[in-house]
Amino acid sequence: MSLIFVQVGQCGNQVGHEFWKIAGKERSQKNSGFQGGLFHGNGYARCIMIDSEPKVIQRIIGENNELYNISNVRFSQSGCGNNWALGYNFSGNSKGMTDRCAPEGYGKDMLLQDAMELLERELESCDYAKACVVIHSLSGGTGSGLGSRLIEEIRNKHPTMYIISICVAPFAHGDTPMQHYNCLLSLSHIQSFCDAVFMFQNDDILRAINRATTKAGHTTLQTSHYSTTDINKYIASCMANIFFPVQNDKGVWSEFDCFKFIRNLCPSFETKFLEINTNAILESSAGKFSSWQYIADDFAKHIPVFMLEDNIPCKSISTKIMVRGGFQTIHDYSIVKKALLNKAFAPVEWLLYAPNQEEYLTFDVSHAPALPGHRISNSLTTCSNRSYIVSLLNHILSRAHVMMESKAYLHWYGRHGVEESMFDECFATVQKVIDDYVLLYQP
Ligand SMILES: Nc1nc2c(ncn2[C@@H]2O[C@H](COP(=O)(O)OP(=O)(O)OP(=O)(O)O)[C@@H](O)[C@H]2O)c(=O)[nH]1
Ligand SMILES: [Mg+2]
Repeated sequence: MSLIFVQVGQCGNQVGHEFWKIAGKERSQKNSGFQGGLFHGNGYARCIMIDSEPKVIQRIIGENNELYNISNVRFSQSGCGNNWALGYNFSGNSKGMTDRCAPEGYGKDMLLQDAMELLERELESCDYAKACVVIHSLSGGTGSGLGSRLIEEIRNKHPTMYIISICVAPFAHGDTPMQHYNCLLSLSHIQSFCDAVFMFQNDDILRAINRATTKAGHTTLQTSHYSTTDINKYIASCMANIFFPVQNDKGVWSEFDCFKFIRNLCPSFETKFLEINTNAILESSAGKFSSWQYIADDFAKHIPVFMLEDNIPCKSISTKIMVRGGFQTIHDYSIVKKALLNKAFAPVEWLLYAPNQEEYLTFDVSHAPALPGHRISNSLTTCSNRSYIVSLLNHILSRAHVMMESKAYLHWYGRHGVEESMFDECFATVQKVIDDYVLLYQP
């Protein structure tokens, strides 16, 4: 049972690359438990790499070894200039690679059609494909626009296959004036066509890295010194801890169970935004293991428990706790549960009276060392469906509204076939997500 990764745009490919580097290294360890879920038998990653310009993919393929199948690569020439509409209705030709350095000539086919063909080929090579995981940014033209379009096409072609979006939200005061529109349009598409969304926010990740590095004694490093690669390693580490195989107490390995994961964490269609945190930050976290009490308390301390714009406490409808490296004593389970439940992931009030409240906080414990190839023996990773997401959605919606009122930049979208009516629909979809979350979290 396999997962197929679709990496779109610069961010999608760079994050994916960090993930596969970790996976490649862990897979080569003795008794790593990897079966056919993430890799083909010949060692190639189960991913396809798509971009509207060549440079990022060419660099990744050029620098890399034996991880990627070069016939799973397609790019075009021009880029999408941070314009969602250009990515969504992308009309550029597609090109592949004949070998690791040389691109082949541009074909007649369109990038979107070629990407879908590659995906179909990958699906056919699986005994049973469980899910498609799309990695992309919410704000770049290709990742957001073409990413949204691909997700929509995959859903139309495979109505029952799980689709997970792994998306990266831009810095709140960041890059381009169009980022708020792009985020709005892609969020609406993700909501409509995906089963689960792993939402990573660049601002939050920088804070997490800063905390971990300071704790590890590198107090002279300032936030501004961290690179995009550091952020990507953090995201990749979260993904690794979620997707890698798990070993039970009898030594039997099992691969990521998409069905169970989505059923536990995204119980309704309306609320499927997940927030992932880990203490396994590569490099800075390599070192000695301290007690689970210490790890859980320290972890909980850094999870935001209030919404950003006001002082309303964040509540969770479901949380999964992934423990790697096994528990040392019979008390560790309840220690970790108590610390995370009381200090970080408080449940919504009505859950306290629900008959199935045990399902609210689920544990996955792997008894094998966490990431031995990276000298990390124990890790704690959480995946939570919480009201915290409402802060981000409100921020995006309000910024996009302000721009919309003055009709700023709309002609750039209209030029590529995205009219005001589509914006209106997307405003309504994202507002509905906010309303549904708020309703769910009311006492
Ligand atoms: N975490 C992270 N964020 C990135 C990375 N690359 C870009 N971003 C963020 O993603 C947004 C830009 O998206 P890109 O992925 O660069 O754009 P693209 O999808 O290639 O689209 P175009 O270049 O506009 O065609 C900005 O908010 C960046 O801060 C990355 O490698 N990691
Ligand atoms: Mg780009």
